[in-house]
Amino acid sequence: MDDKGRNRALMLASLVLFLLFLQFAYQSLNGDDPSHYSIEVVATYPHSEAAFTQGLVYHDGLFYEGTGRYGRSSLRITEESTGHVIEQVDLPHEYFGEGITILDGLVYQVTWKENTGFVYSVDDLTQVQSFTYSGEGWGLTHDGASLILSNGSSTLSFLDPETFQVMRTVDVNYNDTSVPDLNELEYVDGVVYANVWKTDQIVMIDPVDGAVIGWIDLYGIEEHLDSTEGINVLNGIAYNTETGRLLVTGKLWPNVFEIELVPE
Ligand SMILES: [Ca+2]
Repeated sequence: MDDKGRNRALMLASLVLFLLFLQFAYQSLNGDDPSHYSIEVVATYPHSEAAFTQGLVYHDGLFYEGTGRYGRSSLRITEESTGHVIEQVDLPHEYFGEGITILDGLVYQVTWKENTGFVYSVDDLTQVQSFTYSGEGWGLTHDGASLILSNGSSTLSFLDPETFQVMRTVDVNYNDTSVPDLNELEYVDGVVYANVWKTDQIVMIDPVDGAVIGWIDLYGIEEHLDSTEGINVLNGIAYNTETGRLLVTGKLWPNVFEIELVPE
């Protein structure tokens, strides 16, 4: 697709998403659907402005973060309160790092167009395995049994974490209209949360049938950043099971925010 075609496709996707959001907001206003949330920032932590965040997980009091871009992709463990990097492994230059998730003592990381994933020990990020899969890799999470992968479309794929075979897929939809551009993921209490690429919105997805059951509106969250110079889009959802709070950041953002959901 040429640039013009791509721009047109992006504009159309944005328009579809906006219309879906309007419909959702209208129904929320009319009390048809209670699962529409705004957010309140309850804590702010430092985050590396050099980290092109593609995957974020909170585990045992630490952040695990996958970063992207060719020649600059990494997997790192950072301290929550300081943002200091405790461990880091860099990906070979030909890989663009994407989503990560932690399951049974292992960190899984996918790559954008390289059809390759990596598996590391959660303790010291020693690489223990690599694997291949079809299509692009964007966000990654798990439901305890399957890895859940997004690829920038409206499809989520459920992969066996040992064979990496696709067990099933769902089309994420709202009122039977597909919701495109699903990016970074986080599985929270039986629901898949997904950043919608290039928006300040997170959709809450029923993993059984792909239905959007909630909508988190993060408009204005950038106002809380220490600086907005050079930042890229919102991307990065983690969940602290102890506090029950979400932690969100963006590509090249100087902060991670601990947020509370406020029902609208
Ligand atoms: Ca995540």
